[in-house]
Amino acid sequence: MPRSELRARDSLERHAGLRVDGARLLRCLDELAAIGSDPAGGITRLGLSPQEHAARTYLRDLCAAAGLEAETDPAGNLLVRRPGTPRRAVPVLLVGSHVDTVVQGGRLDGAYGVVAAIEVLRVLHEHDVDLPVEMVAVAFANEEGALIQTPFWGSHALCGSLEDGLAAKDRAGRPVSAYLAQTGGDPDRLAEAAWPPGSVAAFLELHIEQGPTLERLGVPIGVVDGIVGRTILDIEVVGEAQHAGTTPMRDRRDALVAAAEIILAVQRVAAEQGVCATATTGYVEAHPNVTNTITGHVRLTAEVRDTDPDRIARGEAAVRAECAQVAAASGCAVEVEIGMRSRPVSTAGPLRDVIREAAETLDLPHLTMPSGAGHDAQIVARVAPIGMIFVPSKQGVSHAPGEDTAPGDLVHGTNVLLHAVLGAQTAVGLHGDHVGDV
Ligand code: HGY
Ligand code: MN
Ligand code: MN
Repeated sequence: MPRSELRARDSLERHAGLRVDGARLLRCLDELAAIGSDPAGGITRLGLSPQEHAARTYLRDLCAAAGLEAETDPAGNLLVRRPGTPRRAVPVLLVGSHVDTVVQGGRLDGAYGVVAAIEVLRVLHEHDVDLPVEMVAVAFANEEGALIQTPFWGSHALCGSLEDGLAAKDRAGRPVSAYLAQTGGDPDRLAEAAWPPGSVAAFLELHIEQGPTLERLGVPIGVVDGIVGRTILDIEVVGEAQHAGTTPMRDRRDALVAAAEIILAVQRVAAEQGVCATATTGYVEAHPNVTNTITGHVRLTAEVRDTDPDRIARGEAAVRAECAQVAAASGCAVEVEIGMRSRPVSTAGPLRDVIREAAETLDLPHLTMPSGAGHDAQIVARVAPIGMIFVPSKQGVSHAPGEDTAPGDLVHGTNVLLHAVLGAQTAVGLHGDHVGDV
């Protein structure tokens, strides 16, 4: 057995009794939740906004005080290492998630996985645990794409799959470079955020389930086997703004009525026709949006999801066909562009086994299940094997102020992550060769 494998097994046995500091984890989650809290409810800490930057700054200071080395890369990703982790070295075990939220989102989506990763790194540092495959914690920037319309921005940047990154902008057309410069990133060095191929030995992400299954079955740990893919369609409906009182009904090209037809058709594609798992219209912007003017212009998004790429493609085709029919019937012009495509992915079998063994080490029941939400892990899956751990969400609520998880479940999940990091040491291949700067 290779020496590194012996070191890994020895480390796993010696640290079977290791546990995270649950009170410290929960305290950090509470402090982080205060950053970006929205007076209207929930948390609005949009990707690449000053609020996300404040969250990263809080975490960076927390890590520095704990004796860890934290830095922000040119894409805005926060990377945290134990002192002495070689930068030009063998591949690392990347562990983390994101700290940005949707508008009025919850306190745990993404943030939990980042705070837990930092807690795990602190425990490894405090106990001077020897890891043949060193761990690096990461908070990926702008996973949601709620402000800058490029979901998975940070994970794409780190994996080198960000296409035309500087073309990204907010809905008002303000370019990402303006936001990056203000939030610790560097638009002029964006390409340097990409790690050399082979730099990531494996990626682990701990996340709330954001659905009802684990709570309903009374199981504390989910072992994710697959993550849905998603296609976002940006739809533009152009009619004719006219006076609401003097324009005869038969002479109208009402863009809002046409958009309403599209919204209902999108819902039918999944709910009635079963073409794909889900189809949702989440964003609608009507112009001029006043009571006594017929709407001339509407921008809206439709997103379709499934674990099967063919069903996602069929969902996209069905939405396009519905848009064409509404255009013909309403006399409005309907343009459809693709805002984003993410592929469905499977997690790595050896890492699923590592997570199951970690749960069993801690006497925690576990359930293998898919993820209906998208995650940075599905982007990192392009360059490395991935593993995902879920904890229950209360009433399955997420992307809303009521998002919550029992404190005990949060601590359990973090202990499973700690032991998955230890167990992964024997699951991931040690490449040993130099991979350049990371
Ligand atoms: O939309 C999603 O599935 C994730 O929360 N970004
Ligand atoms: Mn989310
Ligand atoms: Mn998330």
